[in-house]
Amino acid sequence: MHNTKYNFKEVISRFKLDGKIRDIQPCGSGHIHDTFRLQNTSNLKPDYLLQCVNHNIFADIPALMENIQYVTEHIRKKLEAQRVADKFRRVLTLIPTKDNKMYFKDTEGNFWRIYYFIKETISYDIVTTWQQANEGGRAFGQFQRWLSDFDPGILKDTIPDFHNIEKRYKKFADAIIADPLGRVKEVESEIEFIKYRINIMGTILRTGEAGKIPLRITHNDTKFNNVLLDENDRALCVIDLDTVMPGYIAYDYGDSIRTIVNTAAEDEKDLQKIDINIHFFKAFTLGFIKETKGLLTKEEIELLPMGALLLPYIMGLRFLTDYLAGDVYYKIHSPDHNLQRSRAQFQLLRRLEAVYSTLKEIVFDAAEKYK
Ligand code: ADP
Ligand code: GN1
Ligand code: MG
Repeated sequence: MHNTKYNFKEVISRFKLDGKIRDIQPCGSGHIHDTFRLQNTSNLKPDYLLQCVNHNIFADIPALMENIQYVTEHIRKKLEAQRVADKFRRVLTLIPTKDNKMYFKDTEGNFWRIYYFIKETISYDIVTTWQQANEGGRAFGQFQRWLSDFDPGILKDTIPDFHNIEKRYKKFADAIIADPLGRVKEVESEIEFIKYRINIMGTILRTGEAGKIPLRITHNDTKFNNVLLDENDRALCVIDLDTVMPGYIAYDYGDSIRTIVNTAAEDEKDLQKIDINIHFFKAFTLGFIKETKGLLTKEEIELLPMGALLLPYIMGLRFLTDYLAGDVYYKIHSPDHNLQRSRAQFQLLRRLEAVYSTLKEIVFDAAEKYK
């Protein structure tokens, strides 16, 4: 149970766990936290999901944990009202510490939390079937609907200006000036690519600032591997709730599309492999719009296709900014990983731009269908 980095025995002893833990394994492919599955000695007792929460990225972990508590309780009430049987599999459940807190801070300053591990589920980095894409749309659409009556004043911004493209661009421009590792010279064409599109990419932000679309409680990290699917590929639970805070709906839609339509991995090195699966675009869109029927305004629907362009753009920009800054934010698995991720996102954007009018048609047809 020991690893060189963490004292698991000490951490685990602080939480109210049922049964005895026999094994600890790293889990998932997230870029932010260190995540582990805790396996119980007995199959009749729960397994747990242990996370060391990245406190370099999230500055106020107590506030973040409070947000998660509010959001999960709100959703659980909805599930109870609908008499859903498996309410501990349909929403994350935090496990308290022995002194009834939702996280434990160790002597090194690491913050730890534990959820029930939701067994017999899969999170996919790449979509391979129409059903998976459609279930992704249903899951994030339903998530949006469940939170549509949530008091927006309650949640704190865990990362301010998270999808604000003007602020992200400013950080990128600052990283170019600072250029601590002398990497700017390698990425001249990516810089041009970004500059060429910056004005159009501000459309959603400007529309929001003009008060023409509502600020909602959104998930803000809706990549497909943040949904757990069951053994029949039915969406079960939306996870990774650290960035649930006010945002525009087109951001959530666009971040899912970014991961769902891509025929290759988010960080694919061979750009030839990156293409759009338009059937998956349609499948996700139908699921998402069906679940948010009656909720979205005409202006919001009109901006969904723009969200599908913005999110690969903003991710490419963020990966490139991190590359220039010396890889200080995302976990990387090779020295040029952030550069590779950035190039892959820009290639995806090129592919999306090439079929933009088709994307708009699909969105408008789906909105018409579920009017
Ligand atoms: P990160 O922010 O680093 O992406 P996540 O909260 O998304 O961290 O968790 C990483 C991975 O762990 C997920 O993609 C998923 O595979 C798995 N996971 C997270 N929470 C659970 C859970 N409660 N039950 C089962 N698997 C989970
Ligand atoms: C991070 O935590 P994870 O891996 O689901 C990032 C998202 C990016 C994503 C890119 C808090 O998400 O914003 O879209 O990587 N999360 C944070 O894969 O920055
Ligand atoms: Mg995640």
